[in-house]
Amino acid sequence: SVGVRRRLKRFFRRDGRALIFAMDHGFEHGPTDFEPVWEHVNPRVIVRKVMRAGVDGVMMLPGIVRMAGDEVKPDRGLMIKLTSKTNLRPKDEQLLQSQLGFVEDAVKLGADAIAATVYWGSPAEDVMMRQFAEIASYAHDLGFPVVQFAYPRGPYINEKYGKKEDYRVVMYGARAAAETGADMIKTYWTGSRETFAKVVDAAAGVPVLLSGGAKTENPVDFLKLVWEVIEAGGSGAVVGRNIFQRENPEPFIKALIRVIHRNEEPEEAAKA
Ligand code: FBP
Repeated sequence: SVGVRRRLKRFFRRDGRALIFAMDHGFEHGPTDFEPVWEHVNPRVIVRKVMRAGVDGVMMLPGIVRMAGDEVKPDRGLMIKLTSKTNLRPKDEQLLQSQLGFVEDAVKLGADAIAATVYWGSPAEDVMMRQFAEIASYAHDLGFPVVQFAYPRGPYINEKYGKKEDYRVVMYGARAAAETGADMIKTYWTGSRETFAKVVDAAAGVPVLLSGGAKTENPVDFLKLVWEVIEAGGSGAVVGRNIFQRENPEPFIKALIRVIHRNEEPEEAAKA
């Protein structure tokens, strides 16, 4: 619908690319994720910084929007994710993301897009597919785009493919996301430009964004990875730890923006 298309555009610049800041870690991983730079445990502090540095949008759970939503500038995209899990659960139950809010909540909180995770291949895939279908159906009815965090995961994936980042499963997850009606897909790095390009192809026109991952010691290493994503036809990145675990995130965000939006070589972007 027009509503879906208009709202989706709020995340992307004219080049069709976006840098989105992710902050659901206090819930999903626990507050220890903020220990490297403890002041970022307060979402208002880090959101203020990422706004100043120029990110195109943010991704948050509803509770964080209640805490820090006023810091999100009105011209940036606000993505609200309605599923999560804690790391407190027994390991095998961490293969399910539960629904923790409703589309109406996200709309009331000012969302421009609604997100949900599906762990493709997990024993709880059925539950997450249903959750996603229901969320997508409501959201699309109201004219809101849906974002799928399409993460292949679980013992079956490991057994058959060795790792969850094998491009064959990441590509499968991206395809499944597109076929279940996602308007934007967030997924893992597959290790090379060539394989990530296949993931992008499999999504058949639905924008694919990188899921940041653990902080790299050398910031340039992360810029190089994002550069490869862009070269592969990816539409940008959703980045959490690589931003909020850095002492001084603003110059790093600016470098990311130069790589994503200006095609600057990683080393050049890091120097500027
Ligand atoms: P990062 O850039 O920190 O990886 O954030 C992206 C993200 O998808 C978060 O939204 C989420 O909390 C986290 O990664 C999930 O990581 P995992 O499920 O691999 O522990």
